[in-house]
Amino acid sequence: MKKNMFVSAAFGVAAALIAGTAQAGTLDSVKQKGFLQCGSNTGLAGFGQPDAQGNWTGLDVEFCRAISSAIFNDPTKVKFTPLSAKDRFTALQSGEVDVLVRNTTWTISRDTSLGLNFTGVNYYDGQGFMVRKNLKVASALELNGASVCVQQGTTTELNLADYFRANKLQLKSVTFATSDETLKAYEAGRCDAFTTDASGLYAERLRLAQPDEHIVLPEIISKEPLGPAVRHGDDQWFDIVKWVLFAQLNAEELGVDSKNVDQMLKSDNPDIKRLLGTEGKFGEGLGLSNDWAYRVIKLVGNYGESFERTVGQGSPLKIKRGLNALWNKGGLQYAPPIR
Ligand SMILES: N[C@@H](CCC(=O)N[C@@H](CS)C(=O)NCC(=O)O)C(=O)O
Repeated sequence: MKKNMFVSAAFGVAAALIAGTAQAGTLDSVKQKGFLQCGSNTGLAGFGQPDAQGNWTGLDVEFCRAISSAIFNDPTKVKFTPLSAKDRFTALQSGEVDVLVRNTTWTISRDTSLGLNFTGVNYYDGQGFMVRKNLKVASALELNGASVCVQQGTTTELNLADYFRANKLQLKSVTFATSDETLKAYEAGRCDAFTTDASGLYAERLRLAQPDEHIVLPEIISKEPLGPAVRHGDDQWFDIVKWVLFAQLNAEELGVDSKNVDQMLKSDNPDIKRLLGTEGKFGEGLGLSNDWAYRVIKLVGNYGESFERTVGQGSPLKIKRGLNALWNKGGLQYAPPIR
């Protein structure tokens, strides 16, 4: 009996190692290092992009700063690892990064065979197409026989093939490893159309020499729930990353933001008290201090603040909240309660 237990325990460890899941203790290792290693985009306006001085901005970047704030009471304890679409999952699996926050679509194969846990959806997106205005095309259904520039290692590439097949359209897909190559090829006229997540279309269009000469077609051909991901095998870390996002969403719902959060510490509203840690010990359950969410809101902001600043009205992208509005404002963003 004892021997069997040993054998099965040993087998479990071996299986976990093979699956790359023996990775408990991410919080401890992050604390020991003194910073969070965040897997980010190589450069996508609004989501994750470094400027010439190496200062990173974007919705995904701010989310890494929010995790850093919850742990260190400091939004700057983050190092970014720029990752291409193809390399991002190995970087997370191998432990090169602690979390992947890089416009990554939550799918079943990534959640299961790739050994990841998605911690929520920080941006509800869908795939679209951009074409030159002078192509005189008003719908994706008119793209029969078109060449389409698309990036490898993405859901985009797969959806494109499905959409053309389903609609009995001839497709010439032209694939590239990086977003730069994909966009440049489109701009140089190697393809009739460019396809990616709609958010990426807004961002990439601004990089074209003449953005006004291009239009985004009305069809959204897929669901792209984009969210942060962690490795299988570390429930505490999974919980932390999940609840940082939920805290930002709950803060917005409760009207708590970076400007009024100190005032809100005096609030009598029990939901606000639990959020800010003036009542209860919810931070302890995460292995953090009880003011973990206060730190996130004070140092980064609630979800709406982050959205408007990076991709919304305060940004060059000017994306509307749409599906990313809170559930009680006509959108899909909804967080479980802190209690
Ligand atoms: N959401 C899709 C697409 C994500 C994606 O990688 N999009 C491209 C085009 S916007 C990108 O961000 N490329 C940047 C890069 O590879 O450096 C996925 O998870 O597969």
